[in-house]
Amino acid sequence: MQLDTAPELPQALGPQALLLPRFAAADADELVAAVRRLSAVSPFRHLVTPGGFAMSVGLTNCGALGWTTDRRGYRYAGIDPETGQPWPAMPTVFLRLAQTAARAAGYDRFEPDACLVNRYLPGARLSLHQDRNERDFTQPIVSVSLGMRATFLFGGLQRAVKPAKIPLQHGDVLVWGGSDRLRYHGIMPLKDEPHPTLGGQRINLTLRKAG
Ligand code: MD6
Ligand code: FE
Repeated sequence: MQLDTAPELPQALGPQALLLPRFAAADADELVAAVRRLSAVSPFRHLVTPGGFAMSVGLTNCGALGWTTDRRGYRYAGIDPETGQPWPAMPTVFLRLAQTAARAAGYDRFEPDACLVNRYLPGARLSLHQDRNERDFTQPIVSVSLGMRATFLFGGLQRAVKPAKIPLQHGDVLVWGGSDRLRYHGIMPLKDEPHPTLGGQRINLTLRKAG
């Protein structure tokens, strides 16, 4: 086995936040192919936040519900506002991976209905935020990193808590829920260090039960 793709032991980032290093590495090619297909239907776009700034991260969705934002605020919607059509269906490989990862972290009944797909090019970042547009905070979030490395900022329940810096690489999966579910988090500006297979980009999948 290549050192680069060897799974490592799970790492607790909090009482109910778990990093599963390389958990998705074996599925990566299939995941990326599915991202290509769904983003051909619902393209990546740079949304404008209620504050009036265009996000540096390109975003699309798949599944019954998709996360979106505009000047009026953040929300989930069943229709892609850009195409006027439902979001592409959740690929089976996404669902299977999310449920296997959730189970490995102790969540036996995770039924995601939304997957946010984020694309980072060098310099893109995601400022500290909480994920709080979902209905049921007892449901975990499963997050998959593909492509270029990134530094994940993992803060506390208040914005003022200084975040820990967690390196994420291709194939890493984060599962978090429970008392960690509303922790502030973000991504530092991406360095320009192309990945051997994905080149100069990072793709992040975050799967949630939104509705
Ligand atoms: C990212 N992730 O990794 C952005 N949110 O590109 C998130 O915002 C995120 O990784 C909730 C749970 C896990 C995450
Ligand atoms: Fe988030």
